[in-house]
Amino acid sequence: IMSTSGSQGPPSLCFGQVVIGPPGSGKTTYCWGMQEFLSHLGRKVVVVNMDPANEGLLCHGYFRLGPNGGLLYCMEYLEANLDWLESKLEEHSDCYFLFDCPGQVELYTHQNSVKNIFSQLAKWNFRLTAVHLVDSHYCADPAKFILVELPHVNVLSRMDLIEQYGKLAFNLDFYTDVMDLTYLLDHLAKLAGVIQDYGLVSFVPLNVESMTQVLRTGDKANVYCFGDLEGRNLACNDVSLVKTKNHHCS
Ligand SMILES: Nc1nc2c(ncn2[C@@H]2O[C@H](COP(=O)(O)OP(=O)(O)OP(=O)(O)O)[C@@H](O)[C@H]2O)c(=O)[nH]1
Ligand SMILES: [Mg+2]
Repeated sequence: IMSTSGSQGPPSLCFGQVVIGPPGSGKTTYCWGMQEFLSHLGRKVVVVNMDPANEGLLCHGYFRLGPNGGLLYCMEYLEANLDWLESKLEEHSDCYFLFDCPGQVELYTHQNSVKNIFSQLAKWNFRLTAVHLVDSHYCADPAKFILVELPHVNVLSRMDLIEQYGKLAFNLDFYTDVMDLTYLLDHLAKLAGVIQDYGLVSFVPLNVESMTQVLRTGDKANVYCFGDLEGRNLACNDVSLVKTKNHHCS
């Protein structure tokens, strides 16, 4: 059904979420919590484990790779076997998909396999929203983004390779001297518009009571349309949460 090349009639849309975020930010917990929540609403759900570490499947011992190398290898292997992935996903084509992804940042910055896998899913008519979890502790203490509380110097390393991937778009001092930001002033309004339109800096707080809001935001982003029954269940859910809150207050 999902394959554009399939012979089973016109391809239908599949909806879901790609759950990403740093290691330990709560992705797996979120997936199982969201699955339970959606099941109560009447939405059929499947959690797809994209993280080999979850099942102790990492092959680094066998191939003498480090844990991160093992993870990169697994993603490349999956990318090379997309037919297998397609057949597995097809078995659940009537479900809403929650992809529980690995947290290692290298997979998103240094390697294209994860990006390519999800691009292929889009071609198979998946309409997915990325749900990016960030530990709330970070927003109260920005210093937590930096692992050591010491004076800080940013260094561009491996400079001899800088033009290996093509000529730079600007001179090097464009990247090294970012102190004079006044030239950005003219563009700030436009920049603010882009950030606002794409929701890049807003966060939905996650707790048991906000699951509806997280879901609505995700559904809005990938234009998921729920049926009448689910809409009524969501409304009931809102009412029961209000009741629970009032109950706690009294
Ligand atoms: N207090 C609290 N703990 C949470 C919450 N969500 C997850 N945890 C805990 O945080 C730890 C990490 O959660 P996981 O769901 O395994 O995080 P993850 O992002 O899947 O981790 P990796 O797969 O290793 O990247 C576990 O001990 C969870 O029980 C939460 O909302 N509140
Ligand atoms: Mg996990």
